[in-house]
Amino acid sequence: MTMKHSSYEKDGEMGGGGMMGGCYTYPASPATPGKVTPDAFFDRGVYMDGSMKMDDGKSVRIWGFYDRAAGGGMGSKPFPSPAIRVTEGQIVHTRLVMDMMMLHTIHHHGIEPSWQNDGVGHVSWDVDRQYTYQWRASQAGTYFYHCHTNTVLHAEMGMYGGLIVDPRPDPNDPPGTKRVFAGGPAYDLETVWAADEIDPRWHTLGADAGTCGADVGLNDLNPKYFIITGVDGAKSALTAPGIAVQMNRGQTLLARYINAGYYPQRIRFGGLTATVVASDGRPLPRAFQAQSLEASSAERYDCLFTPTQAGVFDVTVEVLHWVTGKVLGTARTRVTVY
Ligand SMILES: [Cu+2]
Repeated sequence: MTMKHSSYEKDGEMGGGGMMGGCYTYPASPATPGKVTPDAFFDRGVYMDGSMKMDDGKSVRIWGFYDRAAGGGMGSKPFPSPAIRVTEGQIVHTRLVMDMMMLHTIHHHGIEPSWQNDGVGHVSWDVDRQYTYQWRASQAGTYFYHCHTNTVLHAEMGMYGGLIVDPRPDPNDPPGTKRVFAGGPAYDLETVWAADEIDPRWHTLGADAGTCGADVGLNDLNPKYFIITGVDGAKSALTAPGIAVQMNRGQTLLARYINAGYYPQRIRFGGLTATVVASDGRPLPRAFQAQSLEASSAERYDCLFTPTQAGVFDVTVEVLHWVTGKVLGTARTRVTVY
């Protein structure tokens, strides 16, 4: 079956060729319904010619979002895409602008906006020029955003970034106090561990691969690389600034762990004990302690560490086959406590 959905197409906006195409794609660039003045604004473009260099010297092609307001613009090709960080209660606009003919969306995963603003192409539209997503950051926590056009492929290609909602500052706290959620625990340092697996074959495919009936093997993921927050977990993530952590005894680290891949994962904290306080953007009814955690695709856990001993702690993420549970590969980073 092939299907070309056209009810959202507007006269005069189609054509131009280029990246446009695909059978399960739904081009449109409507106005945002009920648009109001936002409290926070993010401006995202798309690049499709990025690359990530692996520890073995090879590179894979990466697609992603870039911040149109930042220096470097499209040439910056950041991976993961730049984080969206807002405060609980804010109304947020995320504008997606394509300078060339492309089809992508932004889905703010875990946020629950109206269907027009959910960025799921097949239930609303794929943005062909420009759309402003309007949403409210209703609950502090760890989320992420990703493209939801030909989703299986576009998310694998790297079209994702962190989405963090901070609680409103508590007027009773000393200035600068950071909390995971309102009334929740405080932390001193923070890192994001977005663990993902990469099958280089997928990274040779075109934007609409598999949408017109051809079998391009998107049911067959054979990962060769295992990465943490855009850095190869074979070696580089052990020392990568912002991923590997250096801290002092008595400090509290918040690690926002995201399973950004498709297979289940097991994260081991290398001898550190995590106090797990929230998951999927919600406080847990009861925090628990763990030396390791398992997470399925898109799950997030907010883990606090307050080490009392100096030492070097290697954090490993094992990527597990979804049927057999076999370890397909491991990514590593490190917490060094002084
Ligand atoms: Cu996309």
